[in-house]
This record gives sequence, C-alpha cells and structure tokens, in this order.
Amino acid sequence: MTYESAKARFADWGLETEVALDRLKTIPISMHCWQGDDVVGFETRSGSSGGGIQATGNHPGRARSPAELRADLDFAYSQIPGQHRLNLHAMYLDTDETPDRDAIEYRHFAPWVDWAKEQNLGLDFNPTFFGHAKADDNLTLSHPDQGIRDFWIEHGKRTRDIAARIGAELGSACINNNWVPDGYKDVPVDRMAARTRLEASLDAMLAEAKDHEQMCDAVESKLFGIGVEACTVGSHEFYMGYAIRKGTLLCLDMGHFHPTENIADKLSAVSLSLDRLLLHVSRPMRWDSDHVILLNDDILAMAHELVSADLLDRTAIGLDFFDATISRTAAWVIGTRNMQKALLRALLTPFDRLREAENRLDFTTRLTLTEEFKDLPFGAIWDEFCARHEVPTGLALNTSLEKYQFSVASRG
Ligand code: RNT
Ligand code: ZN
Repeated sequence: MTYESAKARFADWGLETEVALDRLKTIPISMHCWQGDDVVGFETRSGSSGGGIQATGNHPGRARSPAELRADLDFAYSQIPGQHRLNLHAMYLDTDETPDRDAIEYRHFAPWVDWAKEQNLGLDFNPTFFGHAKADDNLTLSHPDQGIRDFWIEHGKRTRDIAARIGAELGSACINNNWVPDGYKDVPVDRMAARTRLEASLDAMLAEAKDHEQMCDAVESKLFGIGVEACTVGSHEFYMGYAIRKGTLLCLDMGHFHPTENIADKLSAVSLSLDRLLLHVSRPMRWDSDHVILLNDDILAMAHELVSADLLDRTAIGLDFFDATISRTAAWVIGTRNMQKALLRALLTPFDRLREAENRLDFTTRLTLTEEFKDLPFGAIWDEFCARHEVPTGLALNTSLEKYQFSVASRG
C-alpha cells in the first residue's frame, strides 16, 4: 500500500498522519550503551557486571573499547529514524587513567561528549553501583559500614558533576539515573535501618543543588534481583515517596515489578504527584530478564498511555535490555525502532472518538473501534517515516544489519 492511500485510510478516522510523523521525529529515545558490550564497561577489571544483572550469550562482536562501542553506535543510529540520545554508565569511561569510582572526573568522559557533539546526540548518565569490590555484598549506599557508604556517596556526587558538565557542553539536560543493587538474599531483620541508611546516603549525594537545564536526578526502584530475593532496599514505594519528596524523576523499569503488574497503568497515577518520569523500557520474561523489546502489548500500552495522558513532554524514554545471543547492534536497532513504532501507533489512535464512547459508557463502541482500528495500515506510515529519514525497512534492514554484524564478527 502506498503512503498516500494509507494516509487516506487514517483520514477517514479523522487522523492526520503528517501530524503524527512530525511529532514522532521530535521524540528522542535514550539508547543504553550497555547493550553493546554485555554490561561490562571499560574499567581495567574483569568479571561479571554483578548486582544481579546478567547478560547471557556469547555472540561474536562484543565491543571491547570505547572506539568499538562508538562505531557500533554510529551504525545503530544510522538504522534508526530520528535524532536520539545515548545513555552512558560511569563504568564506560574513555581514558588511559585508572581512577576508582570515587575519583572519576569529567575529563574521563570527554571523548564521549566530543563524539556526541559531532553526531548531534544528547547524553544521559548513570553512576555505576555494581561490578565493584565494594559492591560485592550487594550493599552500597545502604551498607552498614559508613566507609563503604561514603565511597559510594562520593561516586554519586561525582557522577552528578559529570552529568551537569555533559549537559552544559551539549546544551541539553543530562538525566543522571541512580539504581543501586542493595538488598538481602535472605530475610533481613531490620529493613527500616537499611532504608534509613539508603535515604540518608541519597540525601547526602543529592544535597548540592544543580541547574536543571544541565542535569536532572532520577531514582530507579526494583522488586528483586538475583542474590537479593528477600528484600530490595530501594523498592517502588521507597523511591516513589523519595522522588515525590525530593523532586527527582522517578524511573520505572518495566522489569522491576511483579510479572503481572501493568506498568503502563502506573504512568497516569504517579505523574499526578511527580513532574517528570524516566522509563526504562524493557521486556521481562518470568523475571527481570531484560529481553530486547518487541512490538508487543506491553510496549504498545506504554506508548498509548504516554500519548493518551499527554505525558510525552514530561517523560524521558530510556531503554534497558541486553541480549548477547544475537547481534548486539541489531538488538539496539530492533528495540529502538519498536519503541518508535509503538509511539507511532499511539500518535495515530483516534482518542477523541474513543474517549467520547468511554464517557458515554458505551464500552461496546469503544471495543469495536479499538479492534477495528488495529487493521489500519500502520506499516505504510512507518515505511514512509523511515524513507524520509533514509533508513532501511524490511528485508533491506536485515541485509544491512547482517552486513555490519559480519564486519564485527572477528572481534576477539
Ligand atoms: C538493573 C537496572 C539498571 C541497570 C542499568 C545497567 O536492574 O535495570 O537500570 O540495568 O543501570
Ligand atoms: Zn533499568
């Protein structure tokens, strides 16, 4: 089907595809650097990422250096329509120096900013509270030992300074997202003490006021992780309350809730008490498995809520998945494009008609319309979006992804 005839089909429902395409191109997706190297980072250490997060698979082509990761990212962005962001973790420093986490400085990340300027990308940032000897007990900011807490508080403070400088350099506020693995494998005796320590550490870390044009703080909750099955100190309730009291962004990771919870349903609820949200769009399978996101009902529901509740301007969309069993660059491209496809569908939803039916309590019409609407030619509109941004679709995309994967497969 041609774009013009697809456009006419949507027009029959009162929807302007040009408006949707114009809006879609303004929505940046923050692509996570850690899909490119299985959450290893570029510190001079070896071993697993720790903290209960785990990439599985051994597909050839893992990026082993900042230069390789940037080359892979350049390719991935070239296959994704629109202008986006990169979400960098503190363990991805680019320097010959070997600073510990409590000694990192802006200069260790400056090459990333130079590259981002060249590529016209925004950057987001994250302290790395895992994959370190001082995090081996899965206790960092809530550790009973003041010295360990202070080490991580210093790390967090430094990442805020770095994020602010990144945001200033790029003229685009850098979101600095805090996720800590802290928790207990078996049932703790004193949850209150752990949570009080986490709160005090966060307060110390976030105490210095920052210019929100340069950086914003976010906090990410979690239900459980491997090795911390009994209790996560930074639970959803903990961080929801914290974010509301302190005015930070709340990060909702789709893998960090009970498996049957509807994360999309939370957006309108929490946004009544919060100015801004951060999403980690992910696909949990039975647990927080961080599968590459599909264009499935969960993602469509997230996009639907963002548009329906008018939350696009108040929500930063980040991705959080990592799969090492397939081409890592393909994983980025497929997942990011799926987020965009979901947003396109949401932008092309006849909300006026649906709301009108809902408000009349005519749930039959609401159901008829939502189900009939699924047959509209979204694919032709997406193809047009990709054509306008000169990125491939369909079999041509597959050829392009394969070609790049072939070029990196000999990496050791
Ligand atoms: C872990 C959290 C967190 C990490 C990244 C690497 O469960 O989802 O966001 O995935 O910080
Ligand atoms: Zn996450």
